[in-house]
Amino acid sequence: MALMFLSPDDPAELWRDELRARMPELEVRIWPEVGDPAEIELALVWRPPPGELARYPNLKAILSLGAGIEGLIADPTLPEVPVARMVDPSLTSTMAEYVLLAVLRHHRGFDRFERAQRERRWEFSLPPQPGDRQVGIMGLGELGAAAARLLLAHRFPVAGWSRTPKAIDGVTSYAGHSELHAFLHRAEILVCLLPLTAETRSILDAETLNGLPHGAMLINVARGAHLVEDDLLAALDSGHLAGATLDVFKDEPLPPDNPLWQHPKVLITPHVASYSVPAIAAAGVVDNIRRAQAGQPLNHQVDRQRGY
Ligand code: NDP
Ligand code: OXD
Repeated sequence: MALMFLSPDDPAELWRDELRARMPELEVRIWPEVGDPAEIELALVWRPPPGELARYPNLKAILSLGAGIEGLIADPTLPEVPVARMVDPSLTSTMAEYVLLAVLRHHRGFDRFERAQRERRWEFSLPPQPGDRQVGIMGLGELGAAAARLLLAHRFPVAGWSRTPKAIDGVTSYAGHSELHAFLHRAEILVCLLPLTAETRSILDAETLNGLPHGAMLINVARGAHLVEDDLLAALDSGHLAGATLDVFKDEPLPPDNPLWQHPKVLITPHVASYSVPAIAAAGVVDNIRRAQAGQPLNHQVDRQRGY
């Protein structure tokens, strides 16, 4: 069975070696050196060019190197084979770590101290206790739930908002559109970890941001298209929001003339919130390869209708 590896951002040779260490009989072909397309039965991909996967007539499954698969399934030529998204312990722990870091940076006022330092201002102020700072997480799936648990361990009160109610120890669960307002109302730091779907596109708009308490902060680590950038800029400039940490953008790389770059209340990171370590993630991928070979349902199979 031959697997095609295609990713502009991941270390292809490392992935090949980690997969073959666990499955020596697997032939890994690194795109674009894939040989006869008819011999490719599996594709392990991140952001393949639209139309590319339609070239492989014997594809049995598509395994995504990313957790977010909205770009993949938006391709109208995508073959009708099972698609699995990435769920792996390294992706989950690096995301939880990033969210904790960003929450602590806002909570402890490092964002304000960075601004004050640039102006040589001694801005003495002490933050509340973590127990007095409410964090809200939109999306309580694999990544949102892990971030929630890590924040709880650091004594932040955490609420989550999801499509269906969740029972996670210590996390207050809100679900569905009817509970969104109540969820937002208490979120002094809002973290977005939703998948990008027709329902969640532009969800971080003026109405949502205005539903947060005065002085709230936003952390968007999901997708750039969740956020209406002009509405965020307006909320920051009016003082309603005190800061934002943004890892994802509608256009990546973020164009040099985008006003977010210069905004004093915004921290930008280049889509690095979480990442899979091949030595850790390969085991789950091999498990799914064996499932595909055996004609079994994949782990973490995407529901294409639902969009995640
Ligand atoms: P999951 O599929 O495990 O979780 C998604 C969560 O979002 C679920 O709790 C789901 O609710 C909820 N949700 C989906 N649609 C809605 C809706 N319409 N209203 C309310 N809640 C909704 O995804 P992951 O946690 O694995 O990943 C989340 C996203 O994080 C990815 O899709 C990707 O965009 C982003 N990401 C970003 C990375 C980065 O480096 N910046 C890295 C990895 C991922 P329910 O369970 O009830 O269906
Ligand atoms: C992902 C990502 O979806 O890196 O895994 O954004």
